[in-house]
Amino acid sequence: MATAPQAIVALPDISRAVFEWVESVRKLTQPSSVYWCEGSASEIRELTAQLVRSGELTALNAQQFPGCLLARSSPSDVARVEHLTFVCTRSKDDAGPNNNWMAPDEAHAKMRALFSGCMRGRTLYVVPYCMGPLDSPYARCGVEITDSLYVVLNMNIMTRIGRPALELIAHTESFVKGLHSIGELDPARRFIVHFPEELSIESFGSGYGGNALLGKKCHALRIASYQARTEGWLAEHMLIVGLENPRGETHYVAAAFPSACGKTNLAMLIPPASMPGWKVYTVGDDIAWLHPGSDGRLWAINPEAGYFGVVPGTNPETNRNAYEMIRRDTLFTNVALTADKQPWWEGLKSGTPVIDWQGRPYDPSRGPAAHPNARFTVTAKRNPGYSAHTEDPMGVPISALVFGGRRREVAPLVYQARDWTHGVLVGASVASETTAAAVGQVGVVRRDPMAMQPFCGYNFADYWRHWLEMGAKLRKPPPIFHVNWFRRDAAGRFLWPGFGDNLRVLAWMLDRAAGKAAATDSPIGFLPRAEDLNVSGLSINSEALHELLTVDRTLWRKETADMRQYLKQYGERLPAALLDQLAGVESRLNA
Ligand code: GTP
Ligand code: SPV
Ligand code: MN
Repeated sequence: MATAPQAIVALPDISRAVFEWVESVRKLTQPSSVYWCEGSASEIRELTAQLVRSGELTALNAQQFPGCLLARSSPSDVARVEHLTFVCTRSKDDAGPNNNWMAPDEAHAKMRALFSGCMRGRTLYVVPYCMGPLDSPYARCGVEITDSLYVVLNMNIMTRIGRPALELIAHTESFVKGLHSIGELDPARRFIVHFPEELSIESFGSGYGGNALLGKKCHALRIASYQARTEGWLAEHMLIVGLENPRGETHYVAAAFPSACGKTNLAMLIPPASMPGWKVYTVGDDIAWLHPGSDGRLWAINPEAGYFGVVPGTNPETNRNAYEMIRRDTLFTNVALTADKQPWWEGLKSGTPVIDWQGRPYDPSRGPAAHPNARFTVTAKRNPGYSAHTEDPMGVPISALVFGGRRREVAPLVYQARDWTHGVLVGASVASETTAAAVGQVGVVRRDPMAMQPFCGYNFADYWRHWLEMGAKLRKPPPIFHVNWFRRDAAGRFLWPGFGDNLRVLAWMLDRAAGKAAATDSPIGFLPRAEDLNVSGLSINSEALHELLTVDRTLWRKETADMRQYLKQYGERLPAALLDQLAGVESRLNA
């Protein structure tokens, strides 16, 4: 048999450390074969074809959606499982009241039993990956071992996988170990456990999103936040967006909103027609790694290479760029189908669903046609607003930080923290209605500090202290804001049009950052008056605008009391500065 000349080192020979770990996992899980992912286009084509042949993926209408595929998950595996997610530090207090905790020994024993022999008859895929541009000093690598080819295909879109990542690992001699098996997809045998002190992740029993694509929430947030604390940076659940004003100046904003609360949409914003000359560029849509720069500013990279975005609600009016982006080379999960095999979802505003997300004939009495947490996976490069600076090794400088939540009441459209320390309290105070991104009740308000409640890999009290220390180190800390696009009127309608019109709020922030825009001083921070916002061409009545920009003292007294109660559970570890800031807000509310 003729063999091609071997000009390059075989993958298993590149890193001894990775090879030895793969060997130990092979002995434990007993797969019938081991496959190392190169990450080449031809390899991905072949692996994709394999899943189409086996029926796990369905090719969509090739005229309307060329290169697009549909995956259907197990109906009991449709979102992150926060109640089955654990942070396993030696000391329980290091994980904090914000995490489920298990002792490392106990967790290792439990997971070992689950993984033992779990890949019999299956292929074990080795996926070396890099989070961040390959040539960035801030990039970090990992290796995910998985028995799911669907996970491999997603990781290929979401991260930089294959040979270059493995070479980087061999060079830096450090990587995060991520072991994943779908097991039997049995919710009763499902655990997502993290060992930040060992730089390792073990995930069993789910094939969905953040449970299974270990580079994303498990590595880039839970493990990375833990590393960032000891190394002096921040790993945050934030989008990164570039805003070019009509004068041609571009500023970058990073914003943290809880899951399914508008990050992808804000990152891909399309300026309203009445704001000519503005341009918007996406750097990232979900995760930001923030480092203090030598110039005293905060700089951000996006560790990801693709978007795993919420499908429902996407249409040409809400987000034309997202709508265009997912018409080609996109992997859809849990959407419905039309008669001619086009993907369909609630809020699409055209077409008719015939087959629901579970592959059954669509029957409205059984609920929505697409699952509310249906997702698209697509390379960031398909985004018409993709910023070339996404590849900059040092990232982009941040002019404003934003926190936000989904709240029908209480939180105004926007307010600005008085300074960094107050801003840390504002971030810590984020509360938001739960969404379909995690299994559980939808629509209940819960505390979600910095949108990191499900993702911080250590005790929130230590995390807030770290935030305070980061601010003290920055010579030019960005101003911090809070937004809420989701206020509703008595009839339940959104008071604010949202989407593209959110640029009006961002423009005010940038003017504030530049010391140009006016504001009123309220007990909770600085708010724009109606006349401080650019509302030209906006159809909103003045009562709605007034309501959006008003602080209701009665509701806010309740809010601060609730916050005080929430912070109490962090006990002695809680930085006193946060309580001081809270006392400041309370006294201004009572003045
Ligand atoms: P994750 O990927 O889960 O982290 O979500 P995300 O924060 O990126 O949220 P995304 O932008 O995908 O939006 C989630 C849902 O909120 C979608 O159904 C959107 O259509 C809707 N949405 C986003 N922005 C706005 C807005 O400004 N106003 C309103 N009313 N809805 C919005
Ligand atoms: C989120 O839930 O915040 C997501 C989707 O971005 S997942 O990848 O499932 O975490
Ligand atoms: Mn997210």
